[in-house]
Amino acid sequence: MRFDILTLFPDMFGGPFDESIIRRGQDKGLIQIALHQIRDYTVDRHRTVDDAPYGGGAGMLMKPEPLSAAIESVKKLNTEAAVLLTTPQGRPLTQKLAQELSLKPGLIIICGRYEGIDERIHQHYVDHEISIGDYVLSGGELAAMVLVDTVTRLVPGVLGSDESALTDSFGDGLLEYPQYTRPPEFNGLPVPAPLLSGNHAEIIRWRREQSLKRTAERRPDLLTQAVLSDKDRLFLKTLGVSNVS
Ligand code: 6GU
Repeated sequence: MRFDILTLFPDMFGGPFDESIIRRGQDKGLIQIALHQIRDYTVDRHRTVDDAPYGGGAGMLMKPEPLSAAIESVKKLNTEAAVLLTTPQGRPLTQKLAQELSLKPGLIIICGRYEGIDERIHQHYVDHEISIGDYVLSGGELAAMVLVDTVTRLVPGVLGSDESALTDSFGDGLLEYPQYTRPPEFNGLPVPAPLLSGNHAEIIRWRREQSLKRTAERRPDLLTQAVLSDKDRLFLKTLGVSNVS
């Protein structure tokens, strides 16, 4: 998967992209990331990337011409890529959307800044507008990093077998069960008995029930979409939960 990122702040990406799983994905040749400074596509002496909105109002917009030139240029490097724009007006990023995006031949990500970008860029170039949550960021760069991280984890071969994305929260639409390591008692709190039982079937059942219980308590909205068995529904019923898939 090739990512091309169009931004006014390429230096923001150094830390996150140079460590851990994203670093390893690049080192293994499974993902490529290229950062592009939008300002490099200006043609005026002041390298102007923003301008005031027609109709007035606070803040500045990103001008269309540098963005257009940047997108046209980057499309030649990532020919089949989908074009994404990070914006609080976008479709909420979910694991399902990340899975869809991980199947694209490549991704071009435009990081919105200022109060937004000229609408004609959306119309002409953007395939998907994506938001990472209902809160305001100073710009789309952090959102782009989140996007690259979550998609990279889904590219085959990036995660080792013991990090499999399948058991992560949201893989089956449920939150993860609680985990424990040694010692068997810490600050007076014991490790739950089923985990020490050595009984594999009992461990599997306990974990499933904990996932269901946590999801019911913390994110009941997820239960209407989760992949549930009859046994899961019976267990949820003992918790007094019936509004499920
Ligand atoms: Cl993608 N951009 C900005 N500026 N703020 C956000 C966002 C994106 N997603 C949530 N808040």
